[in-house]
Amino acid sequence: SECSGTEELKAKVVPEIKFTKLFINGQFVDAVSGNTFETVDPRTGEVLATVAAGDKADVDLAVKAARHAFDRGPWPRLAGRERAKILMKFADLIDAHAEELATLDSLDAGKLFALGKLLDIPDSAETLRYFAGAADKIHGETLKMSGEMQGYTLREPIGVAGLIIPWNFPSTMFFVKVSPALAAGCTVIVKPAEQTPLSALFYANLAKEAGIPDGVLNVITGFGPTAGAALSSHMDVDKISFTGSTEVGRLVMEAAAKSNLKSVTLELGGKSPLIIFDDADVDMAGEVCVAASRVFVQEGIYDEFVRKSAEKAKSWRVGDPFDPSVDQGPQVDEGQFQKVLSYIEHGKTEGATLLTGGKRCGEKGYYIEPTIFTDVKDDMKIAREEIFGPVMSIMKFKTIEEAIERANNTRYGLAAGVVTNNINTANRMSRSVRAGNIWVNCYFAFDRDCPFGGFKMSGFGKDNGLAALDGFLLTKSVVTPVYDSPW
Ligand code: TXE
Repeated sequence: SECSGTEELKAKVVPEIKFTKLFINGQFVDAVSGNTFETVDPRTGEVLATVAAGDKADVDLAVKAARHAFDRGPWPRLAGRERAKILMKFADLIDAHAEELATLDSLDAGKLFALGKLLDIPDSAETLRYFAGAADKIHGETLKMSGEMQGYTLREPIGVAGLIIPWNFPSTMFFVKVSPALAAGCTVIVKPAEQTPLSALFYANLAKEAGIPDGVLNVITGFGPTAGAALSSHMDVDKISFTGSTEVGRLVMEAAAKSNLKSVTLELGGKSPLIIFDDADVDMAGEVCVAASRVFVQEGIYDEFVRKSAEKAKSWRVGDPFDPSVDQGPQVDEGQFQKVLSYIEHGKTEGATLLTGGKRCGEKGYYIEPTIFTDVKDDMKIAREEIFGPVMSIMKFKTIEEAIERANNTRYGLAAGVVTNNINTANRMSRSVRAGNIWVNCYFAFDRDCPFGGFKMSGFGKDNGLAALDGFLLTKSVVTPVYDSPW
């Protein structure tokens, strides 16, 4: 692979970072403790901004504001179409600031700028519009019931929702959670990842400008064990929607159980298989394999696939995320960088064959070469644990039965991909693999109207689609007698 961007920064001048404080009840405020933390530019490892570090005291204030906005404020009481109008305005403001927002995510997370501007940011606005469109279509059922009773169901917002999000898609994740919650009429406290707090604060400001009432959307930047834990154990929070590691998901559920039994949605880690059959178009398979971590290739095309993957990795450009010719930016921070490198070392010592990559790229910043291992065995660490970096393991298989069994031989069940030109193979695999999302002849394909969420230890509940809206609603049954009924 080619390693470029570490020498000279391709970024335009780092823009002024306007929002670095907590957003509570419509105001930007310092943390009660006065504490702050630094977020770094992963291209250089240098400090990008100093941001307020919220903890329990700040979460208490934010929950109080959100509680008041829910119990007494207009937001849950507005007609759905009135909420929708405000959310649509919010979406337009996102589009109007796409350049600045994409810049923030590239600086903070190392994400490719061109992709962010073209995809992540406009997609965030579209997600908001999708759920805004659903805000006036929330309704229950009428129940005939038996005897002399009748009933109906009401769909009511669940209340105050805590939304805890990771760093991998700072903007997309923010709106995947915030949009259905606000459309449903909930009030929210967002806890962005400590690695990527900047765009969330920018969105808070846009929400205010769009006319979202004070207290409806609050943002607490800070760390997981302090701010995140305070949210998930809070007695006045009604729901947590969490995306992150399986390990922390377990802590969130435990905190919910030990406090007020708040409802929980968990979107956790994965070790998603991509299964490529002999009859597949090998070039197409090469295109989709980039994001997969366990790639199973049928023996007939194994050698050709390995050769083409190596070629592709060689032409892959790693460098500054602001350079439009770059395919892959840096890892988000030092911790993630070290974690990925240590998995690569495990792969080497456990006896997998290193086909390409295998080390850091350049001297500065958190860049890692795209790394491919072949001859990977199912019980190796790199085949079992989520790496979350540019590391791919290629394994060989013979029969479809074997592919199903090995694909399912994981505690995770987030997603899976199948590449084949045989419709029967595609159908059988789609039904046999225990994962929440199956991609046939594609990979990593998302859309806001396509429910996303894992099985097994990848969590439960859905992001995206109307299923996500359900996660922020409660069903209430209302029953009343009917006198003098002829029935
Ligand atoms: O996740 P964490 P990290 C996986 C991936 C990655 C690993 C670790 O394997 O390498 O998780 O990433 C907050 N109570 N995924 O460390 O720690 C934290 O501040 C409440 C998969 O970033 O789970 C952040 O806002 N909250 C995933 C959020 O949880 C806590 C995407 C996620 O952090 C907390 C990201 C606590 N005790 C990582 N501790 C996916 N499925 O997409 C931390 N947090």
